[in-house]
Formats: sequence, structure tokens, C-alpha cells
Amino acid sequence: MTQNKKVLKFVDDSVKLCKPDNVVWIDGSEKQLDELRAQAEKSGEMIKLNEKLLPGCYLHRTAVNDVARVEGRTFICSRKEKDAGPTNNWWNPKEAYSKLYSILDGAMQGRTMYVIPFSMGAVGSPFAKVGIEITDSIYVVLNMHIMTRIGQRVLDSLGNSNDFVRGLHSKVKLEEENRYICHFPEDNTIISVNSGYGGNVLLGKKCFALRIASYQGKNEGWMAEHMLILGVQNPEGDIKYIAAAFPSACGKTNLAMLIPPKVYSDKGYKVWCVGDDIAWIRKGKDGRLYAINPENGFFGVAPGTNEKSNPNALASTRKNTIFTNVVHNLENNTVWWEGLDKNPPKNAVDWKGNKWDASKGEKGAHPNSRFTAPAVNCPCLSSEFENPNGVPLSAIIFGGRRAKTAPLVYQSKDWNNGVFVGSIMASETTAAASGAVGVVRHDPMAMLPFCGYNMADYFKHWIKIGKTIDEDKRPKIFNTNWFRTDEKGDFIWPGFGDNMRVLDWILKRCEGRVDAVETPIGYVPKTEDINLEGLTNFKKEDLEKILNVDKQTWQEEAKEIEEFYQNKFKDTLPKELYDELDKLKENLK
Ligand code: SAT
Ligand code: MN
Repeated sequence: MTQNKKVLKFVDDSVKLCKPDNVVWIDGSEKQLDELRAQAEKSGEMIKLNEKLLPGCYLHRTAVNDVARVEGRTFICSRKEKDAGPTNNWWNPKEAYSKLYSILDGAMQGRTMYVIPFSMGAVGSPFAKVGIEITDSIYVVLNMHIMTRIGQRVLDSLGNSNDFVRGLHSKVKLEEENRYICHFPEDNTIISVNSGYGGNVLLGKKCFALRIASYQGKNEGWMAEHMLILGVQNPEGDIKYIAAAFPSACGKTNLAMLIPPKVYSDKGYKVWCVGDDIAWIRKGKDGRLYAINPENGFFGVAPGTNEKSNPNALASTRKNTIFTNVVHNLENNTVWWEGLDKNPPKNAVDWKGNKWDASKGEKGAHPNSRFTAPAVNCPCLSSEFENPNGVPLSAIIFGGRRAKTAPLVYQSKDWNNGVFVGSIMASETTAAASGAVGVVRHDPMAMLPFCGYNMADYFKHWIKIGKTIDEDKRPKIFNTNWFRTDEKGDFIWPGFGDNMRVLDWILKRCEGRVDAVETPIGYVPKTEDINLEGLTNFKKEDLEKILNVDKQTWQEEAKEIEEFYQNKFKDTLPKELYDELDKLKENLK
């Protein structure tokens, strides 16, 4: 399929190491994919679902000990430890290669090796980057087909270039104690062993499009971010684009596919989805920042997705989708998960593969169960989705799950202050990664688990990018928090489609059409400027509550931030961030 000597050598070396029985190059043809689907069905790796109700859809279950990203076993293997930085696990590359090669030695005996050429970004786009993933999992091949552009056309676009990422994955024996997700940014290489869970094995996603790409971006003058991209169309037909960073399982997919409430849709407002997880951002010819979504599908959290919370996501999963770790509804051979509807199937199998009785109170779907759905299925997919030059960004939003501290929305004072706002992001942990859930941790720019190099240098890169853009062309930077709770622990803000009311304020701020209240942390809306029309069960007093910036809480937060900065980064942080922290402390006096 290719004459590219570097690609051939990578495959050759991997064959010698893993010793598969067969090697199959993935050309991207439907015929080949169909054969693989049939094979996975035969072996039981995937279950074919009801062709009438869910055409082209399959169900897959991972091993029960392999259901989320494993941050503790994810490594950045840069030559120098300081280049991985204080927020990453570092492993000396020599030792890492040696350990990984010993695990991979003969790991594919009796198996087939699949070689997947894939492109992150539309093939041929100036943003696009090529990868070759080698894997012994048909599930990975079929997911990569949904999540990226694969096949012969990718090899054609690569030509004889050496500029591709080498990804080597093997399930080996799915041993937890030998599970490693390793990145070698200086070698453009990723090795993942002993896992079969999406975030650990779909190497185009977090491993390449964030960890390796963030490193490439630093060296090449662009940015790889954990951000959704959406377009808001106003009644005149103008579309403004926003990128937003939230940690995993904090509602990026829901915001990206938002349906505006009736007061907005009646006037002609629409929201278009460009991406729900990753943005690659670079300066365009006109001096503004442009973003593409390097992916080709959605790897979304299933539980909680329903006709009300996200009808567009649900519609995206109605054909050609792979479901992972959800409930198998045996009544009609479809799928179910908690929060889909109020009618759990009577005759069903849970995510572990056991007969499931909903009335016993145990969850049927894993909290991090997923759907892998093609982007083209999405009813609100932006017409710019394939635009090789991306979309111009008017605003950038940072946000997390904070029960108390952060207001519903605030605007940073300028670019550097915005970088500071991103750097102090904190959020309660979710089921997307293994470990405790609901613990507040610092997660700068939602990149804590995904930055492929020293985060102090990452902040410097952000500040540097700001300097390369004229002030009037820089996206304005905001922070949102949909998750403030009341005394009973219930969410105060309705969220979901009503987040449109906040996006509306954000875009008005970008266009200078509304003023704001200056607070110690930034600009907060005047209560009358958040449109509450048509909202039932939500009072102006509620809005006042969640827009409030409590000085004492923020004084404590400032101490917390200082400790985080000091403990993690000491004097390696860019001076600009300490200056911003000083300004915040001063404002809070
Ligand atoms: O598991 S993934 O890393 O692909 C999804 C996520 O955690 O954001
Ligand atoms: Mn994510």
C-alpha cells in the first residue's frame, strides 16, 4: 500500500517484535471493514445489534478491570525528566522501551496485526497530521475508522515523508499490573499495552491529538487543546465560533450539540457542532486564531444522554455506532443505559455480561460507558466540519465542576489574565479516569492528564501565542461553571440547552454590546443581562446567587492557587502568572 521506507520499517520492526501470525493493512474500504465486523461478531468481540432499530451498530464489553483511562500508568518518556514536568509521570525512555519491548515480545503470536494509516484532521488540511497505529484489536480498527480518517488516501497524502506518529498497541493479556500507556514525544511514538479501553488504545485521540500534538504544537507554533468547538448562528445568519475546555465527563459533548431554548430558536438562533473534545488551533492568514476538530467522530459518555439532555448526540448514535459497556437489551437486541429513559429493560445483560435486574439497584451500564458515533450522523454538524482551514475563534471558555467557588460565568481582563484563569481551573474528578470520583483537583485548561510536556512550558506557550496576535484579534477568554449547588446539593443552574443564555452574553461581550460588573476575579454579568425569558422554576435571586463572587471563598482559593503553583512549579512558572496571582490577591484585599 505504500513505498514509504519509514512506514515499512516501522511495520517490519513491529512484526519482528510482536510476531503476529498475519499482517493486514487497513485500506479503509467498506468491504474490508465489513469482513472485520463479521469476524468480530463471530468471535464474540462485538455483538451485532438490531439492524432495523440500530442499523450498523455493535455492542462491545471491555474487561471489567479495563474501563477508563489509567492516569497512574500513563507516562511521558522524554529524555530529560524536567521536560515531562511536575504534572506527568516520567519514565526514562531507554528503560521504558526495554520494559515495553519485553512485554511486546511475541505478544501477537496466534493473532493478526492490523496496520491502520490514519489522519487527524481532514486529509490534506494544513492542520492535518498522519499516524500509523498498529494493533491486534479489531475493536480498535473499527473505532479508529469512526474516530479518524483512515486508509489508502492517508498513505497517499503522507507520500515519502517521515512526519508521522508511530502508534503501537497490543492487548497482550490485558494484565492490569503490566498496563502502560507511554508517549515518546521526541520520537513521535506511542506504545500502549495490556488495555482495550478507548482512551488508552484509540491512539489518535488523547495520546496523539493531545499529548504528542501539544508537544508538536509547542515546537511548531500552534496549540492542541482539550476543547469542544461550536458555532452560534444569530437570526441574521452570522456564525461566531467558541472553543471550550472542560475536563472529561463535564458536558463538552452536551454543550457542543446544544439546542437553544425556545425563546432563542423562535428568533432563529442555532448552534452548530464542529467538535466535542479536541481542538487544534493556529493563526490564520488574517491574523486571527483558527481551530479544527482533528477527529471524525464522537467518543461520548452514554449515561445521562437522552432525548432531553442531548437529542443530537442520541440521534448521532442511531446508526453505524459502537457501544461500549452499556446494557444489552435482549427484548429487542438494542442498548440501554442509566438516564436514557425511565424504562430499564426487563430482559437484559449488564456491562459485565451478567443477567441484569434493574430492580436490584445496581447500575447496568458502567458510568464511563461510551458510544463511538460518526460525526456525519450529527444533525447539528457544522458545514465547516471539513473546512481544511478551520473556523475563526471569537471566544475561549474554561470551566469545571465546582459546587461553590466559581460563578456561572466571568470574563478575564485580558489574554494573560485569561491564561491565568485557565491555569487555575479545578474540577471534581469523574468516572472518565480510574480512581476516586468527586474529589476537587487542579486541572489547568482541562489538560492535566493530556499535556505531553512540562506544563510550565505549556503556560509559557499560551502566553507566547497571545503575543503573536494583535489585541483586537485575540479571542476573549471566559470561565463558566454550570455546577453550582444549593444547600441541598442540587444544581442551581438548569444547564444543558439553557447554557445558550450564557453563550449569548459571552458573544455580546465579544462584540462590545453589553457591559458588566467588575469583580476581583474578572467581569461578571449584570443580572438583567442574562436572558431568563421562558425559564420556569428559576428566579432572579437564583441567578444572583450563582453570579456572586464571595471574597472570603476566593481569598481561600487564592491561597490554594499559590500552594498549587508553589508545590508543583516553584519558580519555573512564567512570571506573568505570578503577576496575575498578585493582582488577584490585591483585588481581594
Ligand atoms: O477515554 S477518553 O480519554 O477517550 C475520553 C475522556 O476521558 O475524555
Ligand atoms: Mn476528553
